Amino acid sequence: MVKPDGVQRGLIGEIVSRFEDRGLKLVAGKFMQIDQALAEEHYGEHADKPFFDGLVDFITSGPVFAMVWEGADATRQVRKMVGETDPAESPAGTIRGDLGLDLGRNVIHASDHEDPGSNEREIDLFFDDDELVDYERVDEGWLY
Ligand code: RTP
Ligand code: MG
Repeated sequence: MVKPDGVQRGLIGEIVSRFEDRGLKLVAGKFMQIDQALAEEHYGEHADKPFFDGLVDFITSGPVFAMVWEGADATRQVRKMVGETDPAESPAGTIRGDLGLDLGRNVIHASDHEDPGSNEREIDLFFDDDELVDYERVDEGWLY
């Protein structure tokens, strides 16, 4: 998900391009405003953290672009492309390392590959089943 700071900065296209260039397949996309309830559920794992209220305020502060990308090992590969939570610690070449500086304005959210099921849970939270588009790439068996 491109977070509100990424949307405000006009980075949706750049971020979509990175995933397309990697060879991942776009399955769903939604430009939307997250409300308080959805924000609290989405970031529920952090409910007891001191930064929770600020995080909920930020993620509801403006529109986001939610996406579902498909491909081999996609959740882990996307996290590698996203980088570390803190952009200052993210290597160059990662989305946060190239495009961010501030921990609280780190441009993008991605499901956690170390939290099994977080990808499916978040897809369910943000998308109805009929918003996931089933289609075939023009492929020889190596495009997803
Ligand atoms: P995200 O869920 O947004 O993809 O980020 P993440 O997995 O890399 O990091 P996570 O631990 O899930 O934290 C969620 C978001 O909370 C903000 N944060 N602030 N002040 C702090 O110490 C602190 N720690 C985390 C970050 O914006 C992070 O993306
Ligand atoms: Mg997280």
